[in-house]
Amino acid sequence: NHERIGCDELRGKITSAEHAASFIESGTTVGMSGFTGSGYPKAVPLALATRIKAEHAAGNPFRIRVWTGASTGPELDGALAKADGIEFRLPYNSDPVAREMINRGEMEYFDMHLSQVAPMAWQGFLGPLDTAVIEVAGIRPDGSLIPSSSVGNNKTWLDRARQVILEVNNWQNAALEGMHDIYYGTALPPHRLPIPLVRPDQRIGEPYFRCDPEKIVAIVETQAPDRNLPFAPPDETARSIAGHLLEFFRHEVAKGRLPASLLPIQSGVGNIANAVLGGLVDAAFEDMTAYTEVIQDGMLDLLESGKLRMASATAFSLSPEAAARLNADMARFRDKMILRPQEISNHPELIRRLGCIAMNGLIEADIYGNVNSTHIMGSRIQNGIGGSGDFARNAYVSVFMTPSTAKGGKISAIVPQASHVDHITQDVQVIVTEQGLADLRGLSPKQRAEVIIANCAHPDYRPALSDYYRRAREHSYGQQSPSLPGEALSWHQRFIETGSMLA
Ligand code: 0RQ
Repeated sequence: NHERIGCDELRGKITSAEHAASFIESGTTVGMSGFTGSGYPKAVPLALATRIKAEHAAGNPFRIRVWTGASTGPELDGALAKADGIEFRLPYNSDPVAREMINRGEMEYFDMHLSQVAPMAWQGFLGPLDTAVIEVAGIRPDGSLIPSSSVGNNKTWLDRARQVILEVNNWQNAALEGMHDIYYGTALPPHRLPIPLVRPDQRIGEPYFRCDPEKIVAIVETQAPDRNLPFAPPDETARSIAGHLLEFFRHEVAKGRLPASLLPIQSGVGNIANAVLGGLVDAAFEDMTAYTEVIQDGMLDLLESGKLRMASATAFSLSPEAAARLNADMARFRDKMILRPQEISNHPELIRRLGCIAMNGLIEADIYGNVNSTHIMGSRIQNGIGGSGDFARNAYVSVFMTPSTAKGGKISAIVPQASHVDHITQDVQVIVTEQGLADLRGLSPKQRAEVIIANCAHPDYRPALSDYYRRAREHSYGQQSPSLPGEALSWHQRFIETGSMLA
């Protein structure tokens, strides 16, 4: 009975996913909703993948350019990648099928800073947008749209696209209505104005998307769950990392450099970040807030514990169990959460003004504190930079955390030189591993190297790092950031050749 579609005029556009997908042409650019495993369209991309496979079987080329909010789910990135239907994709991806295609060189990919996607689309830097495919939780009588479990770049895709396809997902909780804050005040230079947000709990926009009904070519109804991956329960390593970081926060509060309720926290993706949030549940900080990108399981626990007063984000990123918990109790959580466009959740101006505490994962850091978040052995993409750069550069304090080794000890997360750099040392103030914490604030490169090797490196790799650093001090071309270029990446080369960085 199309309960969620309140606008009579638009009901005539209800159709099948197959018919909706027929509006998308090969070679065009499609802006999809979706941020982590939430709020992405679940029927049209699958139907499009089927169509692409049929075209390929008939010998016809068919590939599209895909823009999203961040990662999505297997019904979108996975299905389209499997059909070899994506020619180019941006930004953040974590889908394993798409990752393999990218690493085989069969798909072009650019992992932009998440805050920059919408402005650059408006600036015209990314080319025209042909179609928007957006999941919503409902359509109101006046034609405005109730956003789904993620906001991402949807506002921009709806505004910029030539034609719009909507998926109305009846699975999404009806109580999502009213939680969102869609800001329509952004403009292009020279007309840009300050964004009037001074507190994480502030609303500056409206709860709905505007959408020109003339542009809507198809509406598809679905009843399909979001698909987020479960988190690993925190192991000993994750608990140690969380412990060192909480000790650091206590120390900063004691020194008067952080208030007792801390400052708005940002927590990245991944198991370690989630474990740190778990640690905060048992810590003594009260009345905390979060100004972050995603609300993951640990964030929900923190809200439930009462320690976290509210969370502002652009998406949910919950395990199936946590999503069920939230949906069963949405009325209670609803008023404590605001979902915003990613342009706002990750806005450098707002992150700097609010003074966020940024906590992100890393792949490897070098002894000078340059951080690689994205590329394994300098060339294989893991996920992407995501929002880590938006937060790291503009945070009050920027923390990166990681186990000190990867792949069962065969890889050191602390290396002589990072094989790829996402975050330069100026954007990295604290590095934490299970071994300890390196507070790099105010230190020179050589001072940083000594603290990172002593506090963060695994004992299996510490002697080799110290030895490299000592010889670099003796033989380096310069003494600001001593290095031996012929040797600096030899650990990575050894891993590629032997399967281990250990000599
Ligand atoms: O691979 O799954 O094949 O075993 O990387 O590593 O240790 O489980 O850590 O889940 O916290 O992810 C940087 C990837 C860390 C993540 C990264 C391998 C490791 C494993 C995952 P397997 P862990 P986490 C803003 C924040 C960029 C985006 C970001 C990330 C897998 O945090 O993508 O920060 N960050 N966004 O084995 C080889 C190394 C490795 C390594 C880890 N040195 N060499 N493999 N791995 N270190 C929020 C958003 O943008 C949404």
